[in-house]
Amino acid sequence: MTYYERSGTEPIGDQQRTHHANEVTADLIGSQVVLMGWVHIIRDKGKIKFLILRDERGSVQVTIPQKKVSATVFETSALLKPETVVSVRGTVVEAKQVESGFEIIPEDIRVLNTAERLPIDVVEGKVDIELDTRLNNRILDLRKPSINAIFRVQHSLVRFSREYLESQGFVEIHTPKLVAEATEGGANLFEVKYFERKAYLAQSPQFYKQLMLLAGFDRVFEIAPVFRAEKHNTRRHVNEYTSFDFEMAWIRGVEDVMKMEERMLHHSFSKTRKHAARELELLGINLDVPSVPFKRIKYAEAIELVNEAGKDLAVTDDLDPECERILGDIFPEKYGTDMVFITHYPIELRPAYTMPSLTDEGMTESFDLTYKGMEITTGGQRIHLYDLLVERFKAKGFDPEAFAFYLDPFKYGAPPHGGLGLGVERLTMQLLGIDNIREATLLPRDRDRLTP
Ligand code: AMO
Repeated sequence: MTYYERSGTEPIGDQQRTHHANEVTADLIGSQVVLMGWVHIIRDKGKIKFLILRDERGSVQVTIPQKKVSATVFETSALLKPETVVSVRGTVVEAKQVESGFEIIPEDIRVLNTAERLPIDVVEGKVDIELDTRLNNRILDLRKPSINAIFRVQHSLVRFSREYLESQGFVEIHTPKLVAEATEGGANLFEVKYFERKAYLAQSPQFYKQLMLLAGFDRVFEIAPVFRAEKHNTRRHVNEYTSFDFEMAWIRGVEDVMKMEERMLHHSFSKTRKHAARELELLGINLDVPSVPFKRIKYAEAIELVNEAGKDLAVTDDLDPECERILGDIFPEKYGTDMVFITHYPIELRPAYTMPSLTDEGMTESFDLTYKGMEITTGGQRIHLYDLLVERFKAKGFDPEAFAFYLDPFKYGAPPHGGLGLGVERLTMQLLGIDNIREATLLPRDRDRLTP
């Protein structure tokens, strides 16, 4: 007995997929097709069985009437259960009673693998399952077409953002994730044992992406995981996320960085609307591409707006998530857009590497991009002048000695530069109107979750 026979399965043999489910159309009536996928639904009506076969791109009806198929095919079809892995060779025939106008009558069905009783349903909307249960069974959860679609949209957003940057001369880099020091402040660092020493998981590629401009690259970008030991479970934080960072030299000021971002997102949204049209439709999203230039307001104005809405904040106070939500309600009404740059953050609220403003006392040449009431990007012009950089590190209470690997290269000719970090999961969740960032994270890591 072979291991196939022992498991009640068959080898794939010489079968090769000819079409994905979504490619089978009425045009193919009369043709033979080979499809591979999972049994999405199987309905047994005695002398006839209805199989909905699902693959990565869609699903299609296979009809198995005892009268019209071979005895072997009919016997095999009795073995099919939800999520059985199958290969089906059959002919597309006209079927007026089916919504699509056709069905597939099989000549060959092979069970490539069996599936045990499922812990969660893969068929959409059968029962509302709690997010935690879904995440415990994430691999099955991701098979649901509407869940899968989230990550196909995410892929598209990243793909076309990268495409835009490449067209603008950016070089993709890969920087270390095991690091010696914090870049964004020490509070949310994960410590790791690094042989005899202590190391940390990178919170951001910040220092290294900047240093690459000192190393002679004009423009660099990186799309990679970063780690934040945020202790609180919130709907907008995970402990590992994908940071989309870019950094560009020879800028006139922070405005050049914002221009690059708005054009990149405009390109990425426009292309995603086209290339991920099927997924967006499945998710019920009518993707609104924000027009360029995006609206800009200063931090001080944003504080005024939330104060008018009943808050009582000083200009150096942090805009917390609730304030971001308030602004998210105000912006579309006041400016007709939900994509707004907030600029000139107070120096107290920005990391040591941020360029202080020459025009707005006590402020910085920095920005956040907010989208539908949530921060999705932080960026700014960086300090390229060694003395000022050391001064700012000291002012923030850091020992410049500990940061010598970062600070020293600034002694030897650093170009003016700036850049940003965009949270890929936050961008996805806001674009798709998803409530919890975990749903826009393939395999989320949070306070309580380290598997799957
Ligand atoms: P910042 O710390 O603001 O800036 O992070 C940049 C963007 O990353 C996303 N983000 C998160 N997403 C999910 N879970 C989290 N815990 C989380 N924390 C942040 C947000 C945020 O806007 N070095 C700077 C960037 C720069 O100036 O280039 C930085 O990391 O979308």
